[in-house]
Formats: sequence, structure tokens, C-alpha cells
Amino acid sequence: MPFQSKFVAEPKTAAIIGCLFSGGGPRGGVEKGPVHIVEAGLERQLTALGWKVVFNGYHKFEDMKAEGGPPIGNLNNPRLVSRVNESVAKTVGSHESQGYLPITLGGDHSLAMGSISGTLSVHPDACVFYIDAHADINTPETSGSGNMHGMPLSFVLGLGDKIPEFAWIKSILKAGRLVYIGLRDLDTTEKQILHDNKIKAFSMHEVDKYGIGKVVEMALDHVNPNRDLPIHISFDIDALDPSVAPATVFPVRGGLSFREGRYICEAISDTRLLVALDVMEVNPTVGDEAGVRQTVAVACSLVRSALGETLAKL
Ligand SMILES: [Mn+2]
Repeated sequence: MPFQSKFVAEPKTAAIIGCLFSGGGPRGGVEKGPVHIVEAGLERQLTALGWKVVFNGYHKFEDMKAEGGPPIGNLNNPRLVSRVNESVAKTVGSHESQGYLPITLGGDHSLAMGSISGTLSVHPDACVFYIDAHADINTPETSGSGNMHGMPLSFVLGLGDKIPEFAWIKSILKAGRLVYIGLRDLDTTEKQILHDNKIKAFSMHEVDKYGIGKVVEMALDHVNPNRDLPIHISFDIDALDPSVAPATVFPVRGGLSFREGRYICEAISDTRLLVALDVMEVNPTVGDEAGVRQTVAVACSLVRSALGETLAKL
């Protein structure tokens, strides 16, 4: 069945937002992810699925200077992360307000702060499927590392102390509109945050126990019981097992299979409610060339499955 969404205008148009950014993580390399994904032929692959594709070059954020200023807690690069994400939020929001489907390619996962904020600026009732090995929900107060790719959700949920630098984040995601799939490596502080805020999470334990089909259905029942709210998918490539997607900085054993990852995208695509997709943390500087090529191909495949390529109803 070709892709359809209540929220995407005809002719269906995908906007590729390639964010060459690694300032939210501990080391570089991940800023090269989008170039590899685009050069693998993503535009052509989406065109073959019947999409118009808008790609206005990469976002390099070179004009963003954010040096100096007093430290903000233990945060690394807080001003740069804030400005980059404010810009990403505007870009994502402007595409969605035109009826386009933005595909935000990272880069490190701090970019979800911007992409999800952009979606909420246009669709305040949107829900978020966060597909990740990690919870990315530390607050500046609970983070041990200060790396902001481990915190985007605490910002979009409005948790933790308010930081003036991030006052541009105005649309707040309700905890009941967030659901995780694929978790398997959480800090104790993050488990507490999930518990305190009653956030629904389907870890790999639930994927094993129920199977991916049932898990996606239960996740939809939780965040989108009437199947009428817009859906934003934020997919960290490290949700997949390292044997499937090795080129990422924080691989964790026991992850989603290739088919499980694709199934999540296919099933959400089937709801006709998709408004935005992120694919994050592909790092072409990790591992050997074959592993990078495989990870990039898998990333493209996830995008295609969210945009209508499916094994259902052949
Ligand atoms: Mn992540």
C-alpha cells in the first residue's frame, strides 16, 4: 500500500534535513552520518517510492558561535546545542506546516530536542515513538557526563530545573504521549525519571516476551488510543543490535533485529498518522568500511519503511 498520512499533503513531499552536528556527544564522527546516508542514494530511493524530495543541502551550523559565557551546570556545549536545536526546530516546523514530512538525519541524538520541538510547534498533540537502546532522559542535574545527547527528552518534557538558555522550548510534550521501544541500557537516575513520570517503555524484555507486533500495538494503545494523533518517530540507530548496525558510538548487545526495526516503521506508517522521522547516531568513523556501509544501508531502509515500503499485503 502506498504511503498515506492524514497530515502529509499531496503530492507527498519528504524534506531531508541533514544535520552535521556532534556537539551533543562525547566525540566527533557522528556529524558525518547524514552525508553517508544521502550519498547512499536516499533521495533516489524515496523518489522510487513516489515521493517528491526536498533537499536544500546540509545544515552545518557554521554560523553558530557559542563560545564563552559562564558554565551551565556540568553541561557540555549547552549554548551551541541550544542554538543548533532552535534552528532545527524552526526548519522541521516550517516543513511540517507546509504539509511536508521532515526526515531529520543526525548527527547526535541531542538533535531530537529540536526535531520534536519543531513537530510540537505545528502539532501540539503529537505523540513520540522513541526507538533507542538508551532513554536519553537525564536532566542536567542527573547527568553524569554532561553530554546532551543523553538528555533531549528531559528538555522536551520540561523536566529538571529551567535553564534560560533553553527558554525557546515552548511546546512541552506530555509524559503520556511518549513511548519507548528497544531500551536496554539505562542509568539508575533515568529509571527513576521514567517511574516518577509514568512514562511507558517497552524494553527488549517486552520485545522478547510479546513480539514486536504486539509491542507496537500496545505502544499505540498507550500514546494514541484512538489512532488520531500525529506521530513523530525518533529512531536511534543503536536501538538495533550491533550485529545489524555496528557503526555507532554506544552499541549495546541484545538489540532489535533488522526486521523488528523495520516492522516498527512499517506499522507506524500503516497508521496514516506519521508527521516526522528522525534517524540518529550513525557514525561512519566507527568500525570498518563494511560495517559502515551496512549501517548506512540499514538507516536508508528504515526511512523507506516509514515512507511506505512494506512487506504487508504484497
Ligand atoms: Mn539516543
